[in-house]
Amino acid sequence: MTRLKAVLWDMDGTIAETERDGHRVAFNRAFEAMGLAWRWSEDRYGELLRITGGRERLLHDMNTQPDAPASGEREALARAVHARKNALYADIVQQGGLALRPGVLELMADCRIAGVRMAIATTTSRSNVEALLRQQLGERWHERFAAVVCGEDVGRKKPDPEVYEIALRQLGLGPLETVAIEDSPGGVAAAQAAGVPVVVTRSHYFADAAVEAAVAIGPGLAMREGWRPALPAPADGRDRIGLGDIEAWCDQMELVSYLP
Ligand code: XBP
Ligand code: MG
Repeated sequence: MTRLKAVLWDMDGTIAETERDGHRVAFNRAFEAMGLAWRWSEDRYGELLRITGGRERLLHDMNTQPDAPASGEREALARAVHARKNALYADIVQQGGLALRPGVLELMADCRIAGVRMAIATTTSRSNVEALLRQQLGERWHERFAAVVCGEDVGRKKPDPEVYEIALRQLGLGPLETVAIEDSPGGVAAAQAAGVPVVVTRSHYFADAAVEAAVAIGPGLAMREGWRPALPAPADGRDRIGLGDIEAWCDQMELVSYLP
């Protein structure tokens, strides 16, 4: 049995449901503040999430906006809107508008007790990671993580494996000594391409998305029902996913898929 040495956390959708009520709302506020008529509905934002990275998402959407500036000016506008969006996102976070997903804190505590290191492997901007984790975990949040790899640290965002490859390098670990916790097909693809086993916790926008070859797929860390592979009843009656469950899934290496 390979002992798990690190848990690699995705951020958006996995640690917290940040997209619908966080990034989307902040983008709409940025559009309004900058005199742009664009607004993203919940459904439209769900479609746009296929593009990872907020700035890239906006650039992609500009192709469908008749009043978008000429292509030479789009990059500068996207940068300005994205910076404004991130500032407005931090406001939402500071006002307590986003919580950690249930079961996340408990699994983080399991890791601390077991001496399993943790890393963040996300395509979001570093300022967004800092805002949310400071608000939720306190000023010394970074002491909990042996590596924090963000959107600015990579040349290519998820589904490219670069973010995971950098995290593994910083940890000095091989992929099979780690596990990724992810919510989106792009995130799953990124981890898999780096050879990292993936546990999928379904999020709002990717509740039914196709997932192939994960070590486990389930509704969230705070419940034991609805997971594949199915979980045994815990000896201590605990009603959540613990580090032991994740180690068992990784050891088993039974791969599960969901194809809608
Ligand atoms: C997250 C993203 C990000 C966030 C917004 O993907 O795609 O773009 O939506 O972040 P993942 P920025 O969960 O797979 O890492 O606006 O800072 O890019
Ligand atoms: Mg995600």
